[in-house]
Amino acid sequence: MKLNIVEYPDKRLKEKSKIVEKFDKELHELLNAMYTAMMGSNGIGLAAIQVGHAKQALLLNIPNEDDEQSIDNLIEMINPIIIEKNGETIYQEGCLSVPSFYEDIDRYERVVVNYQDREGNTKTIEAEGLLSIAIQHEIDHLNGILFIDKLSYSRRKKFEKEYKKMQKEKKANHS
Ligand code: QAP
Ligand code: CO
Repeated sequence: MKLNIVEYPDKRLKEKSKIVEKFDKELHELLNAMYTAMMGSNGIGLAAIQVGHAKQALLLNIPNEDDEQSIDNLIEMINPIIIEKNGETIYQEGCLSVPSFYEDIDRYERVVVNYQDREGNTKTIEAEGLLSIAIQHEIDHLNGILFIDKLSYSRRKKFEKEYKKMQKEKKANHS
């Protein structure tokens, strides 16, 4: 299964993803292909809707202290729910679906999440730092929300302007 990253302004990114009920081979193949797509695009997080599948599934692979990503640190979350959240933090976020744009976004400092793994086993994780931010960013995707949707009106305008300019330059480059 070869997956392509869906990019803004594709309407699919606004869809609400559906609860996963079958923890079967089809789900496992999707998760495997998502991992390949994420690593191939230098991502640290990816939701299924970003490859066109409206399922409540996401991947997280936060780099270690040496800035290296290891498959040992891969987290696959199915049907995640934030059950506790507190504190505040700001981080300059990006997104594989909004390439080359980064902005400061407010998030909770700490979250506790219930989710299922690829076999359907129930798990709980407590996260702070970059993992906490990444979890919140990816769960937003499951609800059809992009980080740019959280910008103030003026910053959103700035984004639209920069993004349109970029798309024009892209077009000009391939002709
Ligand atoms: C979500 O984002 C995230 O623009 C994952 O040209 C964001 O993997 C988690 C990327 C902030 C934690 C903090 C973006 C790669 C990757 C780009 C990503 C780009 C190439 C974004
Ligand atoms: Co994203």
